[in-house]
Amino acid sequence: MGSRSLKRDILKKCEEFGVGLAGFAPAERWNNPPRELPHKFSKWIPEEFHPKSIYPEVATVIVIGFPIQLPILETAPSIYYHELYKTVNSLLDLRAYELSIFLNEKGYPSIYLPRDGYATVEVLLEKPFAFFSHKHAAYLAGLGSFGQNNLILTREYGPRIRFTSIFTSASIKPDPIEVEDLCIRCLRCARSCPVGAIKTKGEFPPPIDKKLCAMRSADLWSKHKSPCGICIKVCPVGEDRRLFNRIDMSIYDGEGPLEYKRAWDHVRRYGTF
Ligand code: B12
Ligand code: SF4
Ligand code: SF4
Repeated sequence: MGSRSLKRDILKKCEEFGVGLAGFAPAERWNNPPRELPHKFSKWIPEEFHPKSIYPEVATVIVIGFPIQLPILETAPSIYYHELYKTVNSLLDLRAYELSIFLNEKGYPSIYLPRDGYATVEVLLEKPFAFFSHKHAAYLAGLGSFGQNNLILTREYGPRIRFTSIFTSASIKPDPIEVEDLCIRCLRCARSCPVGAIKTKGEFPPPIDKKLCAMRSADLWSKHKSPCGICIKVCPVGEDRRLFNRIDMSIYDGEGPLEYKRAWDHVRRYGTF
């Protein structure tokens, strides 16, 4: 089967599955990062984290993303966002697995990756890395650029999208790199972080203080209302703001219609400690 028609079939499956965004990156992009990438990194990802080090047969990394619905995220920390997070995580794992099986049935050895890849937040407090980074995969598949919050911002959903990847031996036409730096450096993410984990100075994208963020996550987890998610809630980037009529950012500064705050407070009062 030709690379173009295989790509078409995969994208059709993604559409059936309700995938928000999908992108294709040749595995070589990890070894030779394309020159048109919008950021310069002082350190690139160590080689043992590259797709070929994990699955030597891989030719293409397919990245899929499911969006986080903004009005639900606005209630965070809450049971509502906690449940949405679980739903999106299950969908990512399930659909990535199904896509890998679809490719296997077509004769292309392929494997899926879990959307996260850690057992508990306590593990992250010791070692805040997974064996493969979906942020870098999404970046190299042209889905977006890094933001001040060290997350991938997309045109469609800003940082409000979660990713996972599929490693396939099929060579598929790559997607172009997102060459624009989508972060407008408003620093809302850094100012809103309750533990000050996001840096405002130095290199870009700045490494966040993973320990501070993971400790907050562990605290919220013990109350059944993790993850935190504030730095993705307040980011002004993303077309989803238009859909949900959330262009006016002052609603997060305690201004604007009271009805939003009332709704968030109501949700937060139930279902958790
Ligand atoms: C560990 C982890 C965390 C930890 C640590 C945070 C962090 N920034 O790494 C904690 C619990 C704190 C966390 C919090 C959050 N996370 Co998180 N997290 C992950 C996870 C599981 C692994 C990240 C990782 O290991 N990256 C690997 C390395 C390569 O990336 P890096 O640290 O940026 O490395 C760079 C440099 O440090 C340098 N480097 C220098 N020395 C070294 C040494 C080593 C050993 C390595 C590996 C690299 C390295 O190399 C890289 C060059 O850029 C991923 C899922 C996944 N498997 O990808 C989700 C993920 C990154 N998280 C995500 C999200 C959304 C969040 C939260 C918003 C929580 C939430 N869900 O609401 C917050 C946001 C925090 C923030 N602003 O970054 C999403 C991001 C989606 C997006 N749009 O970008 C991901 C991809 C999950 C998913 N499946 O979608 N997370
Ligand atoms: S998830 Fe919360 S604690 Fe972590 S960096 Fe974002 S705002 Fe800060
Ligand atoms: S909130 Fe502002 S500074 Fe932070 S990632 Fe979004 S655009 Fe960039």
